[in-house]
Amino acid sequence: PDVRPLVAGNWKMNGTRQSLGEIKAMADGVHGMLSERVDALICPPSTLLYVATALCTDSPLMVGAQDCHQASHGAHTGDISAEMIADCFGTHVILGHSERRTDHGETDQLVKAKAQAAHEAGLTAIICIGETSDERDAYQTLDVLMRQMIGSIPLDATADNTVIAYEPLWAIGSGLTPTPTDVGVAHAFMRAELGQRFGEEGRHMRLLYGGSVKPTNARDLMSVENVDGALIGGASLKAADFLAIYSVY
Ligand code: G2H
Repeated sequence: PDVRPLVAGNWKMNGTRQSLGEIKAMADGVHGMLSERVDALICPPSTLLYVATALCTDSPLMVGAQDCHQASHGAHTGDISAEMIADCFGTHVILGHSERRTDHGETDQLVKAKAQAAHEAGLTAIICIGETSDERDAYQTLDVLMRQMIGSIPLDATADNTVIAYEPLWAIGSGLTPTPTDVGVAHAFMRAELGQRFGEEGRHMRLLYGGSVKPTNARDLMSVENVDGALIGGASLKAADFLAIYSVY
């Protein structure tokens, strides 16, 4: 299908006010390349969200958050809502990243509720799924992806409000990546499943690959069929690396 790719950076718990120069350089770089063919997004920690969106007003670079609460407001100390992200001019929110699932015990059911909250606030949810190395060794990858897709993607998902990121847990921050063939198998499976469940909308949902994407391997990974972009952790911290990956398109 004809799907416009998305190159997205996830800063995780990295970045201070001193790092805003990198976001400015990304905004300028993306603006300068002005690609009609690909979208770009950076997700800094929420402390930098509002300033980051202000730095990006003249650039097509979009800004998103890394998590939100499932409620729109209320007594939830330490959390931020999807509405607050939208209020800071954020457009996207990463949900169900494996680090959230592991560090905070997030379940598929919770991720689904968060995605619904994101949609209600007008945000695009980037829902992360992926298998552990044990599951992979037991040939359970596709079963896990199926379970997580059914469990974490809400019924109101459309090609506009939902992006799926395939991030094999063993590839995250490890420098290891699946072979292009393995990525192709997982993404073809996801595409078919989403088409089955959401029809045309599902066939046009963006499917990102994430896990140790770098300038040196981006071209190979991004050219795999049904891979519609990347979710980049470590290599998104520096504007030069991020832009190098962006310029693959
Ligand atoms: C996976 C990825 C971005 P990294 O978590 O979400 O991180 O590129 O550092 O493996």
